[in-house]
Amino acid sequence: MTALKRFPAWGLSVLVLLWAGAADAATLRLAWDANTEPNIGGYVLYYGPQSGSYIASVNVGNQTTHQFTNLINGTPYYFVVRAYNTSGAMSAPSAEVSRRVGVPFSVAGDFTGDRRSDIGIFRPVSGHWFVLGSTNAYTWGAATDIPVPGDYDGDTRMDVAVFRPATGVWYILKSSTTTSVQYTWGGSTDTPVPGDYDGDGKTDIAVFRPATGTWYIFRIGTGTTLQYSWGGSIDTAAPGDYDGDGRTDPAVFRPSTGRWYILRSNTSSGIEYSWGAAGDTAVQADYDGDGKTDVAVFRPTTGAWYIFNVGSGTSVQYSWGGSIDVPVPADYDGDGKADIAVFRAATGSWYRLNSSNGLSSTTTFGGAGDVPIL
Ligand SMILES: [Ca+2]
Ligand SMILES: [Ca+2]
Ligand SMILES: [Ca+2]
Ligand SMILES: [Ca+2]
Repeated sequence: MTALKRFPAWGLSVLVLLWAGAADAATLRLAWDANTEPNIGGYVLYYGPQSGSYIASVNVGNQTTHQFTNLINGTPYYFVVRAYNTSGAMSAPSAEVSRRVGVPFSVAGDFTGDRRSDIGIFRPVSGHWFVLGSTNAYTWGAATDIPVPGDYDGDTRMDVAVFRPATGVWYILKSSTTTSVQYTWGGSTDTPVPGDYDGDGKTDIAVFRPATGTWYIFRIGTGTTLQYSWGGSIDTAAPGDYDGDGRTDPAVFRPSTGRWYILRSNTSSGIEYSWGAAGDTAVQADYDGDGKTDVAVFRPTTGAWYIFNVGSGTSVQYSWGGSIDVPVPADYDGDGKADIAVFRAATGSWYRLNSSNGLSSTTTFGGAGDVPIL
């Protein structure tokens, strides 16, 4: 009996979340590429709450989509799919994808709610926020503030927000109610690192203190706190959901050695990668759409992007932008994969490479002095 071919890699571009809102029953729709062999009998989905540990399966017959209902709210699920042929031989599994279900799911940089990252800038000199495609313009923040957009209210759209280092105050304008709220959290030596550290679908207020390597997290949903010691003064904070459980993992990039240190939330265990070098900028994002943040650096001197997909263990490289550009990877075309992109403030140019079709596009928005809000 011959084993079937391995599937092509598949990702969140074909793993679509149909509901939004914590009160809803958790429903998740999966789709995958058909196996190309002629005698396919059907497909089996395997899934479970830990990466690589599949405690349940469902034979869906010969179709390439399946909708799960009655998944458990607030729980991460990891999936792979295998094909079987008419003789009963099984294929190797697909790449694994993951998603936490039953909590609001927002797309980074999506202010308008169309599940695509938006092109937008913060203008420190005037405190203005401008988002392409949004009829709303906001005046929010001052010249010394750092923009920290996030989905703090859990309505799946980004909220306009700034962190004021001098006072440690976070000023948040909730998109759900257009009312403001403020928190005092962190101070002038801290780096703001907002993220959903507890996986409730709401961005949490968080700072990284390089001097002590401490992460201070205020869980906005519960009003309770979390604290981690991870990294130190020679590191750059690089949080992301590297293990794909729907919770942001504390992580740092050490430019001097090109080393990444990641504290995975799903297992409370650390993992390290050597990826990048001194002078590189950390540009971690989910480039292959499997639900896991990928380790990545942008090298300003050459415009090279080096991406290591942590889920599949594969790497990819691009040449895009250069030393005068700010890297702004995000999912502008809405296929679930981060797109390579840079903002050139001098000309207000956004140069993007769409992951969905490999085509480039240029948009002029903003200009010198503006800060991209991603
Ligand atoms: Ca949260
Ligand atoms: Ca995580
Ligand atoms: Ca990934
Ligand atoms: Ca994309």
